[in-house]
Amino acid sequence: MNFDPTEHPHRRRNPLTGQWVLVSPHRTKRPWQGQVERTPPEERPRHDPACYLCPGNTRAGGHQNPDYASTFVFENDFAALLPEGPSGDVSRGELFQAEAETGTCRVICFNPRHDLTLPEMSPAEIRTVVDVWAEQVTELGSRPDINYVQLFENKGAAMGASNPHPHGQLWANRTVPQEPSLEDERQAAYFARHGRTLLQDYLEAEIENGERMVVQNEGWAAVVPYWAIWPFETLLMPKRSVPALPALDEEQRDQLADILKRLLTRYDNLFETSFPYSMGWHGQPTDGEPHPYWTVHAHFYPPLLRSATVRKFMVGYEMLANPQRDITAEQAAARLRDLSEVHYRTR
Ligand code: H2U
Ligand code: ZN
Repeated sequence: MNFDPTEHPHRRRNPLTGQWVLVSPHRTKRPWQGQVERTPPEERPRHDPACYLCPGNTRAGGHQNPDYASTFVFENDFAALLPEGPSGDVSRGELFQAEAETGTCRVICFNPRHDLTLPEMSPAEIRTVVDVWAEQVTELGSRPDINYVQLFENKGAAMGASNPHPHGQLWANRTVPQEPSLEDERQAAYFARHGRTLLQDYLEAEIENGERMVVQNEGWAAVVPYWAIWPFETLLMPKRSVPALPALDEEQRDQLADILKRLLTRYDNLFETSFPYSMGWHGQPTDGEPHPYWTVHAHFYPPLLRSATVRKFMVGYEMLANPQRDITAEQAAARLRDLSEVHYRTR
């Protein structure tokens, strides 16, 4: 029988991590009577006196936010990592391995306006976020005790965000965490074999094929990756490969602001809701070594599956065996590609 990826169960492999996803396209007509997520209220004030991220307000521990006008970065008052302390191996035998860890956690407010989200900000405002991301990687990455800076955003209550004010976080530490470390190994091996970066070759193939393309401009492209786990997961890559955000030139930064607005507007338009996700940047480790095999990229992992209220659960087989999806990456990309780039709230 001829293999048809729109009919036959199969598995696909993520070349960045080596992990597999089971794809079950024949299952998309299954009836659903599961949990319905609540849609958070959409109307918010421009300034919320009770918000710990709004300008001028007081945070935990009595710290007062300045009257900031664009972005604002502060040390997380409940940091998961501490800058001082022991480091290195503290194992107690083969079965009790441990390493002491140090680092810094910061919160990054994207905009003073409490009622905005990234896609509702102007390209110029989004550009200020791009610049602050890059500055943070430069500043923290230059420290000898910090070898990886993980930038991320949890958006929406469905992804555990504690506050709707537009913001992200960074956690920066001595060791390279698991996901970027896997990507580091596999990108290095690919570069050694082919003399090109893995994502350079992947993006070229995706541009040529087009099936999984969601949106592109001169400098960037977002695809639903071949190996996507989440229903509407995307991977955002630069067309000219650079290893980390600080290496982006002016043009690439403007183009990044443009594509972020367009991608995230499509996301919001999909179910006419402020689309929840966890996103984050992966770039080269900041250990001072050159990493020519790295291509900086962002992953967007949104949980929604069928509507503003029906999410995918990573349970059962996903927890115990490996991730699985029903709607194919190609079907998801086609849906995102067909959407308008005019935000539904401004129509
Ligand atoms: P999330 O919405 O992604 O949880 O990010 C908010 C962060 O803000 C969270 O990590 C921090 C929390 O620790 N925070 C402060 O640093 N100060 C506060 O007054 C409240 C929350
Ligand atoms: Zn606020």
